[in-house]
Amino acid sequence: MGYTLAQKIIKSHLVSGDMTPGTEIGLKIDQTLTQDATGTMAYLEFEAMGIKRVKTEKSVAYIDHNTLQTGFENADDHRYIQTVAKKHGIYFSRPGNGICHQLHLERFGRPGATLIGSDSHTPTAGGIGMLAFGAGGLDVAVAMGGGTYYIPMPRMVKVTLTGRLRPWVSAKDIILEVLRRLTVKGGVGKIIEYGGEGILGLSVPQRATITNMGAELGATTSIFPSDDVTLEFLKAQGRESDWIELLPDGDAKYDEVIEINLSELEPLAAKPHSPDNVDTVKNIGPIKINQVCIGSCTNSSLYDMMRVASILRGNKVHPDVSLAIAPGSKQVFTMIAQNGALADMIAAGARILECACGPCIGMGQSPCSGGVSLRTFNRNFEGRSGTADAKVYLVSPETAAISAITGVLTDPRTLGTEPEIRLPETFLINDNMIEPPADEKEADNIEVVRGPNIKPFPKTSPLSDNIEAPCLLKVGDNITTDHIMPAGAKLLPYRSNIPKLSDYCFTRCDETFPSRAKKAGKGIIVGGSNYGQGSSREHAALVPLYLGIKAVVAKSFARIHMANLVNAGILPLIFRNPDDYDKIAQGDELELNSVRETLISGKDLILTDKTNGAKIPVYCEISERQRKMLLAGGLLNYTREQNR
Ligand code: MIC
Ligand code: SF4
Repeated sequence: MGYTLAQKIIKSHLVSGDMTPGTEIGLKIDQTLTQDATGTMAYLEFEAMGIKRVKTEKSVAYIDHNTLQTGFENADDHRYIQTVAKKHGIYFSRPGNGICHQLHLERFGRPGATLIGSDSHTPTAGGIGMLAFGAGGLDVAVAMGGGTYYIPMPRMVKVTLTGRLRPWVSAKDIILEVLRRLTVKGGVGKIIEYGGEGILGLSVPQRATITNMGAELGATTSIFPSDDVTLEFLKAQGRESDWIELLPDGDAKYDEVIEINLSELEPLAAKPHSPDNVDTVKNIGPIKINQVCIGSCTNSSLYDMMRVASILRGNKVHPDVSLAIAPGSKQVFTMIAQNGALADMIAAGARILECACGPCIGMGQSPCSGGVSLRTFNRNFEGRSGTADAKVYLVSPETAAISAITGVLTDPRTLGTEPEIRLPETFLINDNMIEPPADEKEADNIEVVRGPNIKPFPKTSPLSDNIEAPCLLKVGDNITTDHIMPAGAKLLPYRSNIPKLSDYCFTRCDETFPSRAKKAGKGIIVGGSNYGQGSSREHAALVPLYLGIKAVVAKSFARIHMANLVNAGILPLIFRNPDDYDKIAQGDELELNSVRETLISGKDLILTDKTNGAKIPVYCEISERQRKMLLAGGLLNYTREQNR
């Protein structure tokens, strides 16, 4: 039997396991990336491991999230990352160089290799046929040290694209259609492979828009074949030698096949407050808008910017609309500056932002109260924009640009004939914002500079045999890590200061949570299905750990967050009968007995609700390795035990 594309890369990187779906596999990791909001933690963890130099083929530290410097904190973190990278063999991408995923695609990713990154949109690199995963910072630290990366072996889904996109319909509309069909839970435990003749008409940046938002499906990763289109892209980046052809075998077997006829697609939008709440732009109708934001790791390529500029050329941004544009990288920014597209944007009235995540992570440009914002980004979770009652719609760059002119949500097909955008055969290459690491001899003399905002991370202790704690919070389905540990301009500066962050934990769900948690000193969280979807931020586990959370009991978990809970030594427990969720009320006193013994035996644990007497069977869906890790009190303790 033949192999799928992903199975081929997994097979060539397999360190442990036998590729049976659902069982744990260990993978050798070729490359890693970090960004600054998760990077400080990842490098503190790497330092704690005591390894001198990274053992990967390439590791890159990007600065793109925390670029609003309203105090010393972010700049201090940048300096810490810069010095720690230089010392330990890591390439450093300076602030201003661009967004990690866009840059990694342009300058470092290569087909057939494995990549993990401390950011959930790392699968963007699947656009060039790379097997790329989002992971917690600790997992990235371990991989930098040459350690194996473990995941449950995913099932394989094939999305066959037929036909060709009609004018004004774009790659964003393809992934929004996939989200409409599969939902934010539809990709959990799966790798999504794209194929069919429809992919031939999609350039690498268009493919990357699609693999990027595979994260919103909850998918383990998404990937496109490496073909002539990939070769053309790598050639344009002066990296032809990184190309290999990589296709699935003709007789590869998929667990699920989905077909999308591109010729039938029309412009789509994800309505507030979830990326899968998708409808056609036509159906939603001409709602009045206050803001348009174009950019993010989903839609900030040269092609996207050229399309936007061609729509804005000779027009004026509507007086009631604020249009912000952030190109994805210095390469894109320079090229639109040179070819005149930037001048068209400025002339139309756009507010040009530096190439960084910016408004996507609430770093500035929060909409007005109750405002409607159209964004080419990938997440529209409630409050993420920084304005609690804003309504964010996710749309293509084309829909965003035309709507910025009309002042209402507008179908770009009303624009008439589509202009042809020709991309140059070679891109402008200037890597002077990427600093290579010091060589081994020089490294010893480099001092790592730590600012006063960097606080040690919380300590864990081995798992207790009896856990008695109140249900401190009960939440519903699809709770995101943005609910658990919000980001934005006010909080991102404290990503290396867990005690400070703890004052904001879960405040999007319940303002009183931090003070109640601090008073109780311990607690258990009860959640619905897909608990912890969204970002890879391990702070959503480390901060609850700091607040004394011993376990989270949920109907199901998102993959990266569950791995982060285990790494932090917090029990991720799943209801054996999902209806038992209704038996627990917030405030109930809960108890788990003989935890260690039962976990070792693999039997269900019994959660007793002492307030109403209910006995609720719960279990952990973890590997043998993770079981040991939980018993030891998390990954750091486990690694220390192993090295003893
Ligand atoms: C996000 O889009 O939510 C982020 C910010 O990029 C996160 C990482 C983080 O929380 O730092 C992600 O997607 O993993
Ligand atoms: Fe940055 Fe937004 Fe992409 Fe996250 S989703 S990496 S915040 S641009």
